[in-house]
Amino acid sequence: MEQTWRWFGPDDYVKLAHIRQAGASGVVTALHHIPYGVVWSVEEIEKRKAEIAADPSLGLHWSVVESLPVAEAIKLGEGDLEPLYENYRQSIRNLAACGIKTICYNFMPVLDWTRTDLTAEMPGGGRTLRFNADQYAAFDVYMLEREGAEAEHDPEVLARAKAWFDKASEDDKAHLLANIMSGLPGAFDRYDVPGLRAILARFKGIDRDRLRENYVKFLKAVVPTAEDCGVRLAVHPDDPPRPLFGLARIVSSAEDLAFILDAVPSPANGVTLCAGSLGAGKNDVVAIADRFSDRIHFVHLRNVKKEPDGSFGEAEHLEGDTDMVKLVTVLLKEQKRRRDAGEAEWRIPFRPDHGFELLGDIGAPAHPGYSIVGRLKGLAEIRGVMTAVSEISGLPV
Ligand code: DNO
Repeated sequence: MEQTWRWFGPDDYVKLAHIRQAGASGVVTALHHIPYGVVWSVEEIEKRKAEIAADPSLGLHWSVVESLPVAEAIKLGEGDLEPLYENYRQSIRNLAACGIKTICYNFMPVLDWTRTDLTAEMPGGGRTLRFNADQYAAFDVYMLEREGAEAEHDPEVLARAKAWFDKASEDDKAHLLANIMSGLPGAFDRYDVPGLRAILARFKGIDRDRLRENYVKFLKAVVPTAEDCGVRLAVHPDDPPRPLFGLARIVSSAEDLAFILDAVPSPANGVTLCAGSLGAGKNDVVAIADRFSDRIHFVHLRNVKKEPDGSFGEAEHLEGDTDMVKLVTVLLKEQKRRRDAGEAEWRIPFRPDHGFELLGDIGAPAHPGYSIVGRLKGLAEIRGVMTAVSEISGLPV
């Protein structure tokens, strides 16, 4: 598998040299400064490519786009969407013209990945990301005051949420809001509570079926272009894979993935297998990887430990609820299948997804989850698994 690393661009605290030191060769990045819905021009794409390749001794290249964002209007199915579809298609064509052929995106309305705690302490002082069911409920019911929210939370969770809220200072509440909003790195739309209420109101009628309809329309509008240009689109699963704040989420389970992949049955319509996102729900991640293996174009490897009340914490890459050795084995088998079938680009790009804050990471201004040492540790561990599985089984790395 190709070892890649997410980089948020020249302003990222993590530098390209660090990626080389971690041992990755592929860069995963996006043009975060371009507003959602606007075309990524060839000039802007080439500029980023040149930044990545500026120091040839690093041996880096732009491997995967993460993400080419889908405008909210498309998810809402609002107005004349043809210009937005065309802009997306043009960005696909421009990326392909620049030789970038794997594009990750998501179809989560309003919020991308969501956590309540970005600095949960681990023994020894490392820090990780957590989703606490009670703080999520406190935000939903007592801060957002979302109509009908109470009924959607377990009574015990709700009681703890109330206790948290009653004790919380204004700072605690502001901190929780900031944590919940942190899943939108470089995004243009950050919401405060009134802003979030307003956008949630716009999504009111968009239930699961409507969102699926809007998604299929989008796929039908863009997948043929991707296919023509040799581009692989790879939808990222919902994180966590459950509805949030009354918003439907439709990329959460094996059933959802089957629906999406069958709706437009083209190899260009594929998946980012995010082990941590799928693993935070009632999913068997290894079985999902096996079932949809030929449509997996990009992989995020990380692990979570789930708790009975719906909370979860991000775990060491090889610990947590998903068996990483089994998962890597499934992926290496798929690579072999591709190689044997004569596919030129048979190596699947993967990146260590998130990492703890460890050692010099602590307090450094990296994007939440995108530390240096923590990710380096995750990548090194996964590289070890890959190498060992390959040695033992004869599958190509
Ligand atoms: C979180 C990431 C996601 C991902 C997008 C892809 O760390 O995995 O934010 O980049 O959902 O569109």
